[in-house]
Amino acid sequence: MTHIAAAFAQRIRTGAPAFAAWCGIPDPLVPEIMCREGFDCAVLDMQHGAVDYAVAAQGIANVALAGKPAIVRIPVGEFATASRALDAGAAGIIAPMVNSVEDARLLAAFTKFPPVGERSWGPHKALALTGLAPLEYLAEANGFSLTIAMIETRAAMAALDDILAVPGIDGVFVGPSDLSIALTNGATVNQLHPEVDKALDHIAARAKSAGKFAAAFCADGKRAAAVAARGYQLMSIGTDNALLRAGSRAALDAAHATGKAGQQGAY
Ligand code: 3PY
Ligand code: MG
Repeated sequence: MTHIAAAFAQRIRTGAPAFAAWCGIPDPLVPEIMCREGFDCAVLDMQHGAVDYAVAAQGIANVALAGKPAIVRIPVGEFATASRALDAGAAGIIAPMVNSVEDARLLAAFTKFPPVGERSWGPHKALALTGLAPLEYLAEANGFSLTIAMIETRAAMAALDDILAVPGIDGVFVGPSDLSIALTNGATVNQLHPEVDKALDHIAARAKSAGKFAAAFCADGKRAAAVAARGYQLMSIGTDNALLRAGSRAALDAAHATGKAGQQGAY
């Protein structure tokens, strides 16, 4: 039977666009709960989220209980953490601030086994989660473990084709906040800035012509659908923190509105 990570990689490369739960709350139950609600995968955020390695490892296992894959976003430049996350069974790695072909080569080196890279052997939990024997895992992991480089600076935009050409880089992930700051020379942070929109189209076109996939962070579901329509295969939708706040606000607004209606009815 195809395991979760292989099915997900195939979908991202050739199937319907997928929506990711973006999780920074340091509790492994959060991504599991969100994936049980229908998200196609979870991203466990070790860059800006409060997720540490132990939470990420447990989160990967919890998300698997929901039948979904988990991707780990590592802190900037911490490529050794990428190898460890794959050992724990992550279906993929998102690396922030990949600004040069050298960054991309390092990322590929830590996430792919030889001959593509130099990943060290030790997939303790990945074997259990995939159900693969060690030799099967060694033969297949480079294909189904997604290595994703974030494009979110002017330098990354300038090196885009070279980054996409690095063997072992499977796709690119747009960080619209940082990209908006870069493209406006620090004047604003605005994920919907026209320069970001222009870059989104350029990145999708270059990824397609390199035979790789494009993905992006999106603030809400409407934006995620619009970005999917522009040729993107993987979109996050908001964050666990933002969705918890929005849900809390909506519930309280409803309670307060009902309370007022009740009072009007009573008097
Ligand atoms: C960005 O928008 O810069 C991101 O990294 C998304 O979290
Ligand atoms: Mg960023």
